[in-house]
Amino acid sequence: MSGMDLKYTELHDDQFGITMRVKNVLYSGKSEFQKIDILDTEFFGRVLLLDGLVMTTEKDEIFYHEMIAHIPMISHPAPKDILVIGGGDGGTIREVLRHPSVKRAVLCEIDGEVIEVSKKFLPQLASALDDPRVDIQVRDGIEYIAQSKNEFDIILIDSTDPMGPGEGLFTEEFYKNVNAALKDGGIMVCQSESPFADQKEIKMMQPLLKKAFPIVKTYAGPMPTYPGGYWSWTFCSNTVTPLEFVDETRADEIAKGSKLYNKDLHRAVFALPNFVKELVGE
Ligand code: SPD
Repeated sequence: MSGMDLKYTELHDDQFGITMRVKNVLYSGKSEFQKIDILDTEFFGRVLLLDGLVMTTEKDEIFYHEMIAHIPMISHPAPKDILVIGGGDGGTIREVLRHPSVKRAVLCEIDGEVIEVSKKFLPQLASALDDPRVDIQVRDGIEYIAQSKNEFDIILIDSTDPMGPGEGLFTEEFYKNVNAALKDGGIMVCQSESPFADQKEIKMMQPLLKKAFPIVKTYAGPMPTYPGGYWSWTFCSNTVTPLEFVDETRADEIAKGSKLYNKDLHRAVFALPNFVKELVGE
């Protein structure tokens, strides 16, 4: 943060970054796990930072949350039991709950303070956390998943980057436990970093995911405030190949309340540029 004319800059690997003009710092605190800040910015609205990295902003959160949620939800015929690991800001759960088939949505977030701060300062994202279908578990996702078997139709790993509290969510053992927690026909989607800015991380993740799941397919889209402005998510399953089943009626319903998602985009996000195909070994 700098000067009277307040600006916030996140530098990626100390090389390049994003700068936002800041109107106010609404909250700054340190939880047991990480530093938590909420900025009020001119262009992006309110911004959640964890350990100084942009996690979500009011202006572009939808680019991320619609992509992580609706691609797997529409690829499943009737998703009822959903687990989100991480995602304490509530944006992913909010999108999941737009699907009427959902009976239970568990949010397993290690840091209860992220949930409380988001409820207070980011109601646009966190208000869905009060929905009666939501079961909030403030605990370590690694432990939670290790004791869940054959329980969820969809599991979404809405993690931070592979460092700090999120690091253990990027291991072969964790992914194998996620697989065991899925019901037959289940799907896991994890956020899988920037194909432009995080190539080392993507190369690290792909073989681990492929050891845990027979079907692994990365998709990608714009994400203005994340490094490189371009992000990826990875779809994993034992039996479901993406695009084999796209419920167009449900996709049209979800498209009505979405800024990005529609059935054409659903198909398009799996069309990867050559450099990304190479990165993920396609
Ligand atoms: N570089 C930031 C990656 C953060 C991914 N998770 C964001 C959480 C939003 N719900």
